[in-house]
Amino acid sequence: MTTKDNLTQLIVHDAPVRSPESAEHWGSDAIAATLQALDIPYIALNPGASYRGLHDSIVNYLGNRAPQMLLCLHDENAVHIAQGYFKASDRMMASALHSNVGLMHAAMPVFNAWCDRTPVLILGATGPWDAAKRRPWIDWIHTCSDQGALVRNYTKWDNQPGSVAAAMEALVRAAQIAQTAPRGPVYVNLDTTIQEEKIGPMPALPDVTRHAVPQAVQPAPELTAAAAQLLSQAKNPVMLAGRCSRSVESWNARVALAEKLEMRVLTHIKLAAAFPTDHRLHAAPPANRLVPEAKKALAEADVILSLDWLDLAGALKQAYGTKPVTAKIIQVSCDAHMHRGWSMDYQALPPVDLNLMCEPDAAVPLLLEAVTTRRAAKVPHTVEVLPAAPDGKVTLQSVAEAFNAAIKGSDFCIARLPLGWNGAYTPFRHPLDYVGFDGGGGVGAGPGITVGAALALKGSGRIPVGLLGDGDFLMGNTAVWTATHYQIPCLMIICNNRSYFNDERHQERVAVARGRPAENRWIGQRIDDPDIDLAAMARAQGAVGIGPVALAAEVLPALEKGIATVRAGGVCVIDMRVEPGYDAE
Ligand SMILES: Cc1ncc(C[n+]2csc(CCOP(=O)(O)OP(=O)(O)O)c2C)c(N)n1
Ligand SMILES: [Mg+2]
Repeated sequence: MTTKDNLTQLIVHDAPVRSPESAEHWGSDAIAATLQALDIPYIALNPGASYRGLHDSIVNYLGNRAPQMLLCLHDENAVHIAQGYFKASDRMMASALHSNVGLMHAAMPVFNAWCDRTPVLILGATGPWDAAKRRPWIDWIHTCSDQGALVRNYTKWDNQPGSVAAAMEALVRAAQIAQTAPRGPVYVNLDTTIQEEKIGPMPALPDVTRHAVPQAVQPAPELTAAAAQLLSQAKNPVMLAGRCSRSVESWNARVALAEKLEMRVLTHIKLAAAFPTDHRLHAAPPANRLVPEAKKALAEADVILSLDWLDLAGALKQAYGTKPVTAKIIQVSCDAHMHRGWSMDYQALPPVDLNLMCEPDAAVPLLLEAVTTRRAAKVPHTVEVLPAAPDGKVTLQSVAEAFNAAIKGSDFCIARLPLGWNGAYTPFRHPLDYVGFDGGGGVGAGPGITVGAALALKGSGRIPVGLLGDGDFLMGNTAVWTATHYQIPCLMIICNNRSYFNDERHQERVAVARGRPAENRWIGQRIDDPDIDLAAMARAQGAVGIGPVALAAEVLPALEKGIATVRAGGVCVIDMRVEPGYDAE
């Protein structure tokens, strides 16, 4: 879908009155025009005086189009929405954060985006850097030296430009860096003086075509040939389908490669769908930790093709334990370009025999062409069939079963899954069926990511669905208002176990290890007394709120109503009162 199509639909609110034509321009007009030249569709923000110049330029100079503002009620959501937007479209948008305080609020989503290898063009502001120009108190507390240091360890690049010309260049550079693989958030901090200075005529805009994102790097032909030979001659090859794009063409190439090699495949529940999970070659349901069949498949493999797997060394450790890794490892990933000192999100160091150092989408078509069809016995289709959920109870599994029934025949996009969800519940058959986790394990991302994914999918006919924990929803729930205000249809199903249940399990483990009463695990974890009416929180923000749904018989009708609401263009939140309990590690 083009930007224009999206904007035509979204401009329902917040169309400004026309500003008179003028030869006068201000620094932030040039900055806003650069955002437009970069084809940034939206800028999600929580406002603040530090960027009032830019705010004015987007509204009164650009007419609030390309980018259009998306007002968020928490700075955190301004970044999570951008993250979700990219996850469902492979397209970058921007966020704006007010001075040091907005940036501090949003530090966690910046970290989530970093770990998720998601580009977000983050604009910040400070100053006036010239102390003589500062208003008493407020401009002093909201100015800090080296503001970018707050997020430098988990952004690809940051800059505080010293002039309008430098700001324009910084934006172009930031956009290029963010979108070059491995991708990640970038931060450009705009001094208020630069934004608010009068500049007269509009300077020439940069020719963004000459600063385009580079073509994907191709692997060295000799490495591709060596990898193809290893795979073709393997007795038992396995593909680890990790971080891949949302392209259907690339998805089909992965499937064709697996089929040509009769190669079993694993996927990861933390990552977006990368391979059909009900394909006969998909060896085990996607999970956080390798399930027994997955461990077995990996332990039996003689050649392992890692397509940018999230944690290759960790997977090998789970399969091999302390034994040496005997399989030959082909690594297809350029992620090592991101590995730096502060964050350990690069995971343990994997042994690698052939390192293609490129993105999976670049290597797979070349491998597909170069491998010879492996003559091997067909791997039988042994998809685990879960026993049906027990009658009469609302559990994660019974919600999943009802969801599968209610969504049957419709295209959907799961923008978030709750902890404890078993990857066998709902098959993923298309790259947009599932867009993966938050990246950094920062609770509160689910609502924003769901709304961002829904924004990307608006008008596509695909139904965006976030299945969220209650803890996750409660932290980020005001993203619901952004969805209702901008008419971004989406469904949030809150798997409400009235607890930070993940951590109840931790308290239980500690108590058991120490011989102390495990029944105290709920203290400081349970979210009840009073019970929170999540549906009322949704209604208060203009969404359809359903629930609490506590009876098994009410689950399917609630989901059908929720899906119908979204299909009719609405936003719906269902408070599903699930029994505490996990169905996966
Ligand atoms: C920002 C943040 N705070 C706290 C945590 C620790 N934490 C991990 S999971 C979790 C519970 C989340 O609750 P909910 O979304 O309801 O899922 P449940 O555990 O009940 O399955 C918490 C508090 C975290 N990961 N991130
Ligand atoms: Mg919970």
